[in-house]
Amino acid sequence: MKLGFRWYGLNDSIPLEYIGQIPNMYTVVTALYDSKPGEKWDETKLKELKKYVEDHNLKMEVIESIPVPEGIKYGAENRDELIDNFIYNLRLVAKYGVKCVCYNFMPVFDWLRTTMHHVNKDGSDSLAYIYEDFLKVDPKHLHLPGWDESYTESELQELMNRYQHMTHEDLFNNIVYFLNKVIPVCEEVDVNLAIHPDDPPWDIFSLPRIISSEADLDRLFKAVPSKRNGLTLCTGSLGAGRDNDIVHLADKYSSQGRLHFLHMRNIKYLDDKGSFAETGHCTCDGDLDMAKIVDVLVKNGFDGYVRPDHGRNIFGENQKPGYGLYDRALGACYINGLFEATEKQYSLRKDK
Ligand code: DNO
Repeated sequence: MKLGFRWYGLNDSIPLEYIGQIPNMYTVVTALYDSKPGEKWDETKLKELKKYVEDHNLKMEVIESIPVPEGIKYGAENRDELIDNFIYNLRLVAKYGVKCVCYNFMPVFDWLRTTMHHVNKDGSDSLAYIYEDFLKVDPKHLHLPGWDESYTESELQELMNRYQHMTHEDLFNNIVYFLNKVIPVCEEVDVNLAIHPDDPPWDIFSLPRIISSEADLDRLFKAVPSKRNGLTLCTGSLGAGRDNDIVHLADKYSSQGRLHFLHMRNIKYLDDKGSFAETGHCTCDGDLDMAKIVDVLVKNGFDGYVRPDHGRNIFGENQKPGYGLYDRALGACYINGLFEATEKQYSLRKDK
């Protein structure tokens, strides 16, 4: 596996020097975060970003994300033009050595939590989704880091209205339309496109979501069979759905060569209504079996990208929620340990 770390570019408060000091760190996971969804990226900025990263002895092989503008998702009249811009960006990042592009197809809102500061017993705090609090949320007044925040209140309302009569089937047809244009380009330029699952994996605010389960993923891969059409297995996102067996999904999609990128984090279920809190990365901290996930990946010879996902605020840090340095660095070390131990075990087994 190739280890990565999400880095928000020159505006990130975490310096690249620190990221480069994490053992076995290979690549940043980044993007041109000041470009708006649907816009063509600026080549000079991308070139400079790559140079800056490489000057710090890191690679820039993973982009998270090239955002898919809403017009592609709801099927606006100008969607072909928007898809052409997405393809322009794909070709551009490929030219600068990118191998994997993560994206999502969630209407209007990306990931959702009801609190950024769920206080844990040990005094750390983390992101959480509490069902009762969700019922009180007004989507027009919700702000989460990493979301597209460029809408005014009325634009947001208008956008949500566009999805009002949209079925899961309509949204699915629109992703297939998009992928049928984009995936041939991925094949040509040698880039894996890796969809990020819905987070959490169920519909929110009556907006349809279509990447929430094994059946959804199977349907997507069947509709566009190229292996370039692959997955970012976000263990915490899909894992929030209790019916999703993450070990099984990791096994299945890595053996099919569809698993290009892994976001590793653990979660703790808080009730049976969907509430959960994000925890430290270790198996003992939450409800997902991280060692088993790594075991099936190593067994299948997985050599894609892995990044620690959201960290808690620990050691007095108070950074961008989920994206501080300390807990993610601990997560990276844990991931290193799991992979090293498991890889050694498998090569010992092979030697026998
Ligand atoms: C949240 C992230 C998501 C992810 C996008 C990918 O922390 O995992 O914002 O980057 O859904 O497009």
